[in-house]
Amino acid sequence: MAHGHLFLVGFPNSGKTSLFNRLTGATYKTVNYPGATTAIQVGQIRPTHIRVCDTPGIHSIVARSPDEVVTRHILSDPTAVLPEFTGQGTVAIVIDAAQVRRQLALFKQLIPYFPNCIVLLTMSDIAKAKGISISATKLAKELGVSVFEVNGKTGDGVVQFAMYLDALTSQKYPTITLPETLSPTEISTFFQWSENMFERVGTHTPTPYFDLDKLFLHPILGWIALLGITLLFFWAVFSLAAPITDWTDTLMSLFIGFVETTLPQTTASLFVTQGILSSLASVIIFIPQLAVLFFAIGLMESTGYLSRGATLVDRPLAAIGLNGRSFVPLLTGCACAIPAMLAARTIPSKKERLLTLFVIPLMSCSARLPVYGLLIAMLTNSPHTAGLIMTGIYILSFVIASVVAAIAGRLMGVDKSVYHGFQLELPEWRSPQIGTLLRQVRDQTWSFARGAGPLIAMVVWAFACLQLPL
Ligand SMILES: Nc1nc2c(ncn2[C@@H]2O[C@H](COP(=O)(O)OP(=O)(O)OP(=O)(O)O)[C@@H](O)[C@H]2O)c(=O)[nH]1
Ligand SMILES: [Mg+2]
Repeated sequence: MAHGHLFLVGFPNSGKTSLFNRLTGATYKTVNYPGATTAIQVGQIRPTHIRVCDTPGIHSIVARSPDEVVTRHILSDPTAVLPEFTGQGTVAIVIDAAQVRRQLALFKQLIPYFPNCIVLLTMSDIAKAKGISISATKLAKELGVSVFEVNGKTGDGVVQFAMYLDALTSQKYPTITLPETLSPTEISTFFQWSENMFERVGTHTPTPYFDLDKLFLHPILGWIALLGITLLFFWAVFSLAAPITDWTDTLMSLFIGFVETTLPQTTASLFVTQGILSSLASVIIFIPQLAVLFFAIGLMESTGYLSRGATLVDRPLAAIGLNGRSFVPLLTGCACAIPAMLAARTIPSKKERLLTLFVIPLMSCSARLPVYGLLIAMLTNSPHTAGLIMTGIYILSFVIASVVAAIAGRLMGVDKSVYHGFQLELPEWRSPQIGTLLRQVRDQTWSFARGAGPLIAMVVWAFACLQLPL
């Protein structure tokens, strides 16, 4: 029985996590922007003992950002990271078929160290739609390694590939030392080689299609779209979910009323109904709003819009010492600060990363919604005014975060006069995987309800006990 590991390595957004989820049955987050995975994830292919290891995307074997360091570390020394590693395993280089021209450069860098590696060609459907055709057979012959065409989104080719896994992962994993640096000449040689290889194994017949980026990255229309999408986002979070929130509220009141009439009128029963149940209800009624918030962010992530938004706000953010890469963590911070902080790992510059980490907690995260809701309910009865106040709180949190970032950036010595230019690659526009998206929303909402819910309920209850006006 093989106990080997399959290490999925590749450029950011090349489809590693989608494949990992297909192979292991896991439901890790797959989104359409580079840098979704920032830590190692390991899963088992049941009923076998083969383990798959998903890694953060890398551009080359020389790491620039902390998430790339994670991948480099596990490739160089899996024993140090994986306690169950048996010394057997293989590296699978995941290559986006629509970007073979560039991404084969990573193969060229890795092959001297991993002669037994294999290539997994993903996104062939997208490549085809763009008029790019790659012959997997020719590629395998030219590279001298096995090449499998797989699609983590639909599952095509995954079963066929899985049949070879036993043999592939039972090979001895090499002992290697990756280079610390690469010279610019070496890097350009790798990319030149990759370009030449594409000419030998593939063809590109450009097909006419409407480029959505002409609209979403337009210097004027792009900003109008960003404003429209932001307004739509807040409208969805605060108005779309309102009827469901009201139903939940009514249901919870009915339930508390029912418990009140059923239990005898004692101090203990009052504690249960007015204390525990009422506090829990004040958190539960926000769950629909949270689900819409997670869905809206997930939709922007999976279509590829988030990276466009990041590109637009790059220059304004540079004025306060941040950059476009900070946008994704900051927006994610509106849902929850913890994944937002993990997302900040993809920012290569240490100072900008620290600055982003510093301001993320200032974003209005979802755990604060119930508390805002209670305070606003005290101030007004009108749902419109309540919506406006809530939107105002969010805008204010952006403004305060910007001011603090500008001051902290100055104190930390982030040089705003040097504009580094934006280096986030734009992912292809993609239709979202609705099933995966809904699962993610369910998991995020549940994890919020389970993790933060009781704590917030206790805070609300404590305020109620102190008879503070909440
Ligand atoms: N059309 C198509 N989309 C795919 C395919 N594989 C993955 N995707 C989509 O591509 C996007 C990126 O996929 P991920 O699996 O998150 O990519 P990743 O390599 O893990 O990305 P990082 O974690 O950022 O390095 C997601 O929107 C997936 O739904 C494929 O074969 N075809
Ligand atoms: Mg990933």
